[in-house]
Amino acid sequence: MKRISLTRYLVEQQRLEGHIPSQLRLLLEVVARACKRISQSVNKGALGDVMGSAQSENVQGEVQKKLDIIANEVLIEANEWGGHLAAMASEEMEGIYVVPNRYPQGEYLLLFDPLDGSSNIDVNVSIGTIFSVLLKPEGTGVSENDFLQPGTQQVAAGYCVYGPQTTLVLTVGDGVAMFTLDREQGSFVLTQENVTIPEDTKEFAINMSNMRHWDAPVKRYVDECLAGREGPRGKDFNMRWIASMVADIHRILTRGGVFMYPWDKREPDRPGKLRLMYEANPMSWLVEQAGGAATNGRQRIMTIHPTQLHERVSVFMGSKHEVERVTSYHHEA
Ligand code: AHM
Ligand code: MG
Repeated sequence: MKRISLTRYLVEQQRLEGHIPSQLRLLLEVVARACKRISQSVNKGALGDVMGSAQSENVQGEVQKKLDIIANEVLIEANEWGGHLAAMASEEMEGIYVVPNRYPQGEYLLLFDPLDGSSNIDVNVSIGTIFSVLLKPEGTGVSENDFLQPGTQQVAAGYCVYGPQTTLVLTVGDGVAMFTLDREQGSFVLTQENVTIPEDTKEFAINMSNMRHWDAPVKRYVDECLAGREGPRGKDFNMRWIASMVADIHRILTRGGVFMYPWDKREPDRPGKLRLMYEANPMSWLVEQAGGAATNGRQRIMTIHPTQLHERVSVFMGSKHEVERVTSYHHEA
């Protein structure tokens, strides 16, 4: 079998398809290298000093795990000196991180959730890194405002899932490709191209413990799934909830399904739990590039104009016909 490394894939995309300017290629290679380092830390587990709480809180008011902080540092250190970035933003940092003066500044902006699925770190369940790349608008200097672009403006997006295998999943707007980490060689190898999500599915993912807090359209959709063959859908559904968005979306990219984290009455003033800029947008683009759909119940997620770096959003994404259905229930309500 011909082995295509991530580097070769990116070079060929650049050469043949013209999708990837060289600075963006460098950026993606650096992110991939950082993910390899994070993967090593994840793998060490209790043998490294990486488990448990860091006894600190992030801007979201969530207790940080040691690995949240390690992953954040790895991504910053790897990316700050290469000259490809102007600034970074992260789930774990309140403000943006501008590339220090001692390094050249590039034209890209990188956003990430360094370690998604933090509640799964200590229990040895799949977790991941999610990232999104934007171009800095013209002009001197860089500010938080430069980041506030809708997801349609992304130039690259992806995630790395640290599970039984470490898999990097990437789009630059020309479909979705998956790369598996070969630990002996230390390189990501292309293992699937043109990833496609089936339009129909019998599998849904939602945290059912929040059911009593949901809005009527979400309740209607899930009730109909639960009614199975005897209900209006005329078929039995299965349910999965890993509580790592990366792992849930990876399953959906692999075999279909619908992922939902809706607004609920627990925090009525917040539009949802998940973050628009570095969780929902990159995942939405991957899902759409694979033929799926992603909405907040009313609108395509990627057309939302963000007003804050850490903005939250309701999320319905995955198999196209199911996302269209649950979105139509919101419009009818
Ligand atoms: P995190 O980025 O702090 O790990 O939080 C995001 C995670 C998602 O990966 C996952 O889908 C969701 O939170 C699970 O939430 P819950 O524990 O409410 O089911
Ligand atoms: Mg997250």
